[in-house]
Amino acid sequence: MIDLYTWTTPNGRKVSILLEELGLPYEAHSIDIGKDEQFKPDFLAVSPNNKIPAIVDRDVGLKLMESGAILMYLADKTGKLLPASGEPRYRTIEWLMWQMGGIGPFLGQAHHFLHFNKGKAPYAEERYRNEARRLYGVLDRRLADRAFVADDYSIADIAIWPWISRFQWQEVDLADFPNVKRWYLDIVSRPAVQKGYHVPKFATDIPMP
Ligand SMILES: N[C@@H](CCC(=O)N[C@@H](CS)C(=O)NCC(=O)O)C(=O)O
Repeated sequence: MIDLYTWTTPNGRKVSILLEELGLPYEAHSIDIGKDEQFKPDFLAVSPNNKIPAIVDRDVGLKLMESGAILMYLADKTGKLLPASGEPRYRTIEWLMWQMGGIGPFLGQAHHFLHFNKGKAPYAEERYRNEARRLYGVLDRRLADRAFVADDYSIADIAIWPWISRFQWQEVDLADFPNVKRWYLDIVSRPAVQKGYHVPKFATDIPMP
């Protein structure tokens, strides 16, 4: 049994979608970051950086923060969605790290300036709007001749997809990135994605281009 500490955000949804894909039993615990619940001592004991998501694997007593580490751990625990060795493993990790170092932090800044604080910092809005488009361009080129970012559907796709689901906040029109749009819609059609998106609770329907 996995305890998942999460909220209705892209980083949280990565893990709930993966848990649904893997069919692992889990219990979701809401950490409402809008109410500063991430600073409560009980949560900090699991996630010392005061951010969701975090898990506790009750089977082995392991506490883990950082979504990339959690995705790798759960994939390795089950032997699914992350190849065990060789180039396919590192290709998957390469794109997972691209998400962790690029898509997550920079699209997060796009949300901050373009969605939550519109009009306050025109330079920052331009910077993160441009960076979002650059990242979408990289993803679009990667998906030009393949169905998924690595080889088969993997934790790399699961890490990237919830961020792309906020394309409206990033002022991105998916029609400008047809390969990303096709990949996005393929993944939307997966039952695990439709279920994992609404953990720990329903916030909005999945945005559709
Ligand atoms: N690198 C971390 C980032 C996690 C993160 O930024 N979580 C946000 C929600 S998406 C959060 O908990 N923010 C609360 C805070 O910063 O106080 C990961 O991938 O797990």
